[in-house]
Amino acid sequence: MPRSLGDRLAVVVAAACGMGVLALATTAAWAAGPSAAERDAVCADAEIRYKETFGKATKDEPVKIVTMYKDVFCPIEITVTQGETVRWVNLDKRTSHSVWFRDSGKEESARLFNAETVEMKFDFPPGEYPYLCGPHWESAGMIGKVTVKGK
Ligand SMILES: [Cu+2]
Repeated sequence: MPRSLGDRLAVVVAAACGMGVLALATTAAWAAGPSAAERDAVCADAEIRYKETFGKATKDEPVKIVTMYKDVFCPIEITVTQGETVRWVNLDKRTSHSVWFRDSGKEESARLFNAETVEMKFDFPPGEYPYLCGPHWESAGMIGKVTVKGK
C-alpha cells in the first residue's frame, strides 16, 4: 500500500496553492546528474525491477509512477493535469531516497526505503516544479521535475 505523508503533506500542498514563483536553484544542479543515455539504462532496469516487485508495469497503475533507482528519478520529467496524483516508489534495496520540492518551499518527504512509496496530489497552479532527492541531489544529481497543466 502507498504510504502517505498524511497531515504534513496536506499542509504542504495547501501552502503550495498560493505560490506562483519558483526559485531556480534546482535547475543549476540538473546538469550534474547522469547523461540521458545513462538514465535510460537505469530506468529500463528500474521498470524490470518494478514488475518483479509489484507484479505489473508502471503504466498499468492507476496513478502516475516515478521510480527511484540508482540515484535516478524515472522518468526524470513528468507532466500531470492539475489535481492528478503522482506516486514515487523506491526500488533500491539498500538506499533510501526522498522527494523534496525544495525550490517551492516545501518540506522534504520521509526517507523511503525499498518498495516504500509516497504520493502527492498536484493541486498546484500550472507550472514547472523541480524537485530533489534530499540525500542525493548534490552528490549524484538526483533531481526531477513535475510539470502541472491546467484542467
Ligand atoms: Cu536519492
